Amino acid sequence: MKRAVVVVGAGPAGLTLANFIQQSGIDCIVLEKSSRIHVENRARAGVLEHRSVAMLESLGLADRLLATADRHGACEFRVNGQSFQVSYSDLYGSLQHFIYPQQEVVKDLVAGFLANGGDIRFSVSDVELRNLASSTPSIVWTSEDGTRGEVLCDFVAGCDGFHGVCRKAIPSTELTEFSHYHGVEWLAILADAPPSTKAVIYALHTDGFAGHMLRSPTVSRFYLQVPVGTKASDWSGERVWNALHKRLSLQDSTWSLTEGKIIEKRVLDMRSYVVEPMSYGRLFLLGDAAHIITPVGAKGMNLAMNDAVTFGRALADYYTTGSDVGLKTYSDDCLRRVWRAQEFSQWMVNMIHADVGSPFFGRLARARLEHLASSAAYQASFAENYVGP
Ligand code: RFL
Repeated sequence: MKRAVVVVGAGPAGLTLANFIQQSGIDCIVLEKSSRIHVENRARAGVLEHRSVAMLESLGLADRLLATADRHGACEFRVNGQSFQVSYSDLYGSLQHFIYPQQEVVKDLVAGFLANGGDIRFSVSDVELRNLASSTPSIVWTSEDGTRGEVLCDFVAGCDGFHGVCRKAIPSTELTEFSHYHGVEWLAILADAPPSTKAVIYALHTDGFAGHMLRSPTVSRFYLQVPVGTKASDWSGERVWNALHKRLSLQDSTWSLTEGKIIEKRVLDMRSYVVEPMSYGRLFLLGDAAHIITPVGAKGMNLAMNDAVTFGRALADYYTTGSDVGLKTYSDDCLRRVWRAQEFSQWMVNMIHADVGSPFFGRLARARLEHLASSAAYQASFAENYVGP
């Protein structure tokens, strides 16, 4: 079998790329380790930037999203019972976030690709990348029924997430890794509970950070800063709700938190990671395979989709004009946005936690929040970074 492009991984990066190049007339095959049911039900992100939505619209894949997603243009900060809002949409070009769960994005992308005759192999294992430095790399894998498959290709798109095999196939001497552990840990909670807010809430409390993010009219995501080394099993449902009530509470307000059944609970690795360059020979890394970021600024899925479009355009250019300029600049083009997002994420991590590093940083966090609450210029800068240029 020979295909122009092999896409390893059917997450937001791989599926966006597969649809993009399919619509540009470039043939590809997608290899995915998990089952279709698993990838279409994996709840993670839920905030899409206007750029990601515009791109899905241009691919004709945004009908369900545009019909059902909530639009958000403001977020709220709570500091020990006091609150202030930043109306980032008013401050930055009326741009808004779209609240649409990642698994719904994945469902739309899978359906779109298959409807146009796309080839996705789910539940594959033992994926191996060979001859990446040559002009004809090959990929081998084991199918669900145990048979071995092999495909020759021009390019490999490594979209298999942080723990995948693609990045590891690159000799370590060819890469520089940048990794930063933020020194805090979050418990990520998904609950069958309608949102108790119309705007994302970031709450700084003496017990630690708490966040209330939106996902759908019936499901909400919450985050709780937990002591480093905590296990998710240490947090019973009762303990989670008690902490959320306490940290999100407001003085002199009738605001209340609606509880619900906890459907997922996990401790997040609050680590940022970037690898440079994002390519080696004919292998190009996309999304979490090349960089991970904390969920603070809701950037991860959007960066993954941006990589896909950047690589998709470079491939389209290569196959229509023969130019490899886009392929050569792919890594630098993506890394500029990745590092911008990492800088913003780090700025936010330091602002919404009282105890990152040392008491000195705790005071800086408080000064930063006070500045954000009171300065229109600082809010405009936040808005630019948050909702994206
Ligand atoms: P994914 O989504 O991890 O997809 C990788 C795919 O590759 C498959 N795979 C393999 N396939 C074949 N062979 C192998 N050897 C393979 N190894 C792995 C996997 O099964 C999977 O299907 O990476 P991608 O496409 O780069 O997308 C990245 C996003 O998923 C990620 O950045 C976001 O989910 C991050 N994130 C958030 N991003 C946002 O923009 N906004 C948010 O609000 C947000 N919240 C979150 C998040 C991530 C979270 N977790 C669990 C990491 C909240 C959470 C809790």
